[in-house]
Amino acid sequence: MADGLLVQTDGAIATLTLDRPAALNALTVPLKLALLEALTLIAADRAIRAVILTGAGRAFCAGQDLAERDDPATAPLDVELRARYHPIIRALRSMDQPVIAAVNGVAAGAGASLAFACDLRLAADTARFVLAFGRIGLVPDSGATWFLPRLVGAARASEMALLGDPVDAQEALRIGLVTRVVPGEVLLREARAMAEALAAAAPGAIAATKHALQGAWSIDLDAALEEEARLQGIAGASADHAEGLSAFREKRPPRFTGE
Ligand code: LHQ
Repeated sequence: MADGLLVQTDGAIATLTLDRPAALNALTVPLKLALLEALTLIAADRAIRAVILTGAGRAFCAGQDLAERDDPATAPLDVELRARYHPIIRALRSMDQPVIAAVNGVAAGAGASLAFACDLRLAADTARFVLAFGRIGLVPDSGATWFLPRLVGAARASEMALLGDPVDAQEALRIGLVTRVVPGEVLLREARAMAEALAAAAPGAIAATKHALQGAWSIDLDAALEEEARLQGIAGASADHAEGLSAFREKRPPRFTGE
C-alpha cells in the first residue's frame, strides 16, 4: 500500500500491518495518517471485536522515519507529536476493542511506544525493544515515560529509558513487558487465537474491563471499587450477561451479540 499500512479484516478481527519493511516499518506522515484513520474506523465498527497490530518483514517498527526528518519542511518535533503521534496513542487506548501487539521484531523509539500502548503484547523470539531516543539526543515520547513504569516498574523503566540497551524477547517476558514469546513463524497464529478468544467474549464486558484497567492507574481503591460496581451494574443488566448465564446452564458456548 502506498501509505505503508495493510488493513485486513477477517470476521470480527482486524489486523493492521505496518508495511514499510525496507525501512523497518519506520513511521512516515502518510503511515501515521493511515494508522489513525484505520483505528478510527475500527473504533466505530461494532462488527470488529479485536485488533492485531504487527509489522511486515523482520521489524515491528523502528519509530519515527529519520529520513523524513531530513526534510527542512517537516514539522518541529513537538508539533509532530501533538498532531500525529498523540492521536494514535489515544485512539489505541480509547477504542473499545482490545488491541494485541504482535511484536515480530525490533520495536524502537516511537515504535516501542506503539507496542506499549496496546492492551496485550506477544513477541516473536527475535523481537527486541530499544528505547532508541537517547542515541539520537531525544527523550522518550509517544507515552513511553507513562507506559513503561506502569508495565515493568520504575527501576526497569529507568534502566531501559536512560541506558537505551535493547531488551530481547526473553528479557521482555521476564520483566512482564510481553506476556508470551513464541517462534516467529507462529506469532500471528498465536495472536489470532488470542484475538478470537477476545472476539468470542461479551464485547461490552471486554470494553468495560479494558477501560477499568486503564482508569485504575489514576484512582484510589475506593474509587476503583465504586467504578467496578458501576460497570458491573451495566454488565449485569445486559442481554449478553443473560446469554452467558443461559449458556452456562445449558452447557453450551455463549453467543454474545454486544447487547
Ligand atoms: C530506518 C529507521 C528509521 C528510517 C532503520 N527511519 N529508516 C517522534 C516525533 C518526531 C520525530 C522524532 O522522533 C520521534 C520518536 C522516535 O521514534 S525517535 C527514534 C527513531 N528511531 C530510531 O532512532 C531507531 C533507528 N534505527 C535503529 O537504531 C536501528 O535501525 C534498529 C535498532 C531499529 C535496527 O537495527 P538493525 O537491525 O541493525 O537494522 P539497520 O540499522 O541496518 O536498518 C535497516 C534499514 O532500515 C536501514 O536502511 P538501509 O537502506 O541501510 O538498509 C536503516 O536505515 C533503516 N531504518 N530505522 N527510524
